[in-house]
Amino acid sequence: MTKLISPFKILARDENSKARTGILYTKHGMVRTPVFMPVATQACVKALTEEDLNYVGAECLLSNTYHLYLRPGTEALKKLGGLHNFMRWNKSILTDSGGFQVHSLSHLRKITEDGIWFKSHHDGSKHFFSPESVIESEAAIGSDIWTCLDVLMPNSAHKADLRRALATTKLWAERAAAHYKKIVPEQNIQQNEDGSFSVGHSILFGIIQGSIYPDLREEAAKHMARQDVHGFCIGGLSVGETLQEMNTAVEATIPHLPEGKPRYLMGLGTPIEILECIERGVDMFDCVWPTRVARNGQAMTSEGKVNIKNNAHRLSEEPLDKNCDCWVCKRYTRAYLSHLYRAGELTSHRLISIHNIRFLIKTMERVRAAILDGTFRQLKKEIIEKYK
Ligand code: PRF
Ligand code: ZN
Repeated sequence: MTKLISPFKILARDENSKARTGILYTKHGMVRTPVFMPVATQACVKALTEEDLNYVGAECLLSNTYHLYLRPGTEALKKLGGLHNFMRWNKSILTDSGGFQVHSLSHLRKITEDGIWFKSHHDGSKHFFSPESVIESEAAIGSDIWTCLDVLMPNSAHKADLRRALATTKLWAERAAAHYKKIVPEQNIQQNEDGSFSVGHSILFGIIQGSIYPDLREEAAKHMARQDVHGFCIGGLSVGETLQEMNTAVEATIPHLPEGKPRYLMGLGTPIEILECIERGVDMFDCVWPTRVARNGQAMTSEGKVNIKNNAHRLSEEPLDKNCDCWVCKRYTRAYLSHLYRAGELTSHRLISIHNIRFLIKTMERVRAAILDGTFRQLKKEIIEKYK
């Protein structure tokens, strides 16, 4: 087992499941878990500003090495004082290594043992990512949590190909961790008397692949548990498998990971999926879902989904969600939001996005409180009833 300490303090565990609540410390402060991280792919959460993100209570954003490397470019970001200074965000940022985006966006992806060749989705220009170059890019971006380059395969791939891809992901994680140590020779993490941590540098998360196969997941998790990383991403899920398959893959992964390090399920999800994963021991989540559906007129509320395009809202003087504490719900009616949407006003995207992200972040606040006072199971049941 690795000796490396993770700046993660677990505050309480649920007695009836693997759920836990804690605090991940980064060089930009505290991230309380379970956490929902809004997605700021291109140094921006779509339709929102940094002020909105502080308002809704975001503590960590997810950004993307692939996108930022291509535009504005990692050298430009370095010159501009890093991503935090660029977008004026002073809380935590996690960067995805780009393994997923190279797979889903770029053309002509070619994987060698050394790295990935790909063509930019903007102009077709040719680029190369290696486990080491991605760490260098994340250092230039200056994010708080770096992730290792991985190979993502479709779940429909043959098992032999999945096995080969996993072998590459494992090798790349070792190389990324070795390169991290070259850039960050001193760990710069100290535990204080009260159990909190002081963190002087970015930390590193490994990515666990293995598709929906329990044996591959176990192999990947055991391997990653031996690496010098501060936390774990669970990748390769939420890519079209059933909820049952996803749950099985998570169950095959978590028992092989050390308790004291955080676990992040990449690219998930809806309230139901998030609750299922929290119950199985996952701590961190990100998803474009709340902002994507907002731009399509859909809101998540304490009573379930509300589609603002629905005729029933045209003359409604009700707020979007009467149990929500956000200023959109305090100030505007469904009738107004419905009008803005129909009129194609961009403000409707912004207002519903603010509400949806606040809704998910508040749900996480309720989950953390429920884990602390032993009522997580009840809360999960209550929320799932609304979203079935
Ligand atoms: N790998 C990386 N980023 C990701 C994923 C992955 O498997 C996923 C899968 N849902 C989302 N984002 N690097
Ligand atoms: Zn609201």
